[in-house]
Amino acid sequence: MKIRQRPITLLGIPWDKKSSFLQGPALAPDKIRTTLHNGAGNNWTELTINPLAHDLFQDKGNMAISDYFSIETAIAKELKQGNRTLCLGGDHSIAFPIIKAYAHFFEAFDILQIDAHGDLYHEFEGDPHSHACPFARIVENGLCEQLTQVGIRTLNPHQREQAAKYGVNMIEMKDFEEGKRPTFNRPLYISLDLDGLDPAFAPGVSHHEPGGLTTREVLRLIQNIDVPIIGADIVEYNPHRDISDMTAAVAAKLLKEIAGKMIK
Ligand SMILES: [Mn+2]
Repeated sequence: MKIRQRPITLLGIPWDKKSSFLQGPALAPDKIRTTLHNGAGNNWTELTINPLAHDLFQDKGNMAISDYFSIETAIAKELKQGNRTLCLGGDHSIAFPIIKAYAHFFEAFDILQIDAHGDLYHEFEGDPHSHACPFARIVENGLCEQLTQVGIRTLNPHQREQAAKYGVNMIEMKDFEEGKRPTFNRPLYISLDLDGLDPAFAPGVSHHEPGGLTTREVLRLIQNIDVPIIGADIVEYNPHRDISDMTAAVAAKLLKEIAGKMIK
């Protein structure tokens, strides 16, 4: 089946056990859903698609998670049925088991990671599955063709080495500012860490990293994608750090716009 015609399963992944600094993202899926349905706005995207009411879209609630790799099993179950997944994290550690499942069902795909951080640590505080490590696991196992990162602004020498070693296409925030933009030629998976946005736009994250993307810049990145989208996740929303649910509103809007792009 053509990628754009495959059903989309919305899944919450209430998991923050791999967060290195603060807990909270486990509460994110329910908060984002509440904001999505709070009646403050309509359900149409800026490209005039109503993904939530579309035949292809189904919200299956939150995943039951017994351990870290049970995430992979739950995603594989959806992919086996021919569905695509749109996941609400959870911390960013969920990206590795998700992509591990995808690699079994899709041959050649790219990943767009929007993030303040490379998440390329070989290990972090002794844990190779920390939320600081998922993209090291993904590239070292060759799970995608090309990893493109946008918004990065926290690299240390180790992370730069990792990026060079594994051929990561990194558009650091300072290069984005100079006009550098990503291009894609293969089906794409989007992994959106809300801390890629500037804390002024998305304060509800565990790791505030100033000097980031605007909401409009992230919307434009998504709207400019012209290859089929095989799946996506929106991670690292931390309700404990939010102000008047503003970041939940950002997450809800980005969820709609990504879902709309997955359909059309
Ligand atoms: Mn991050």
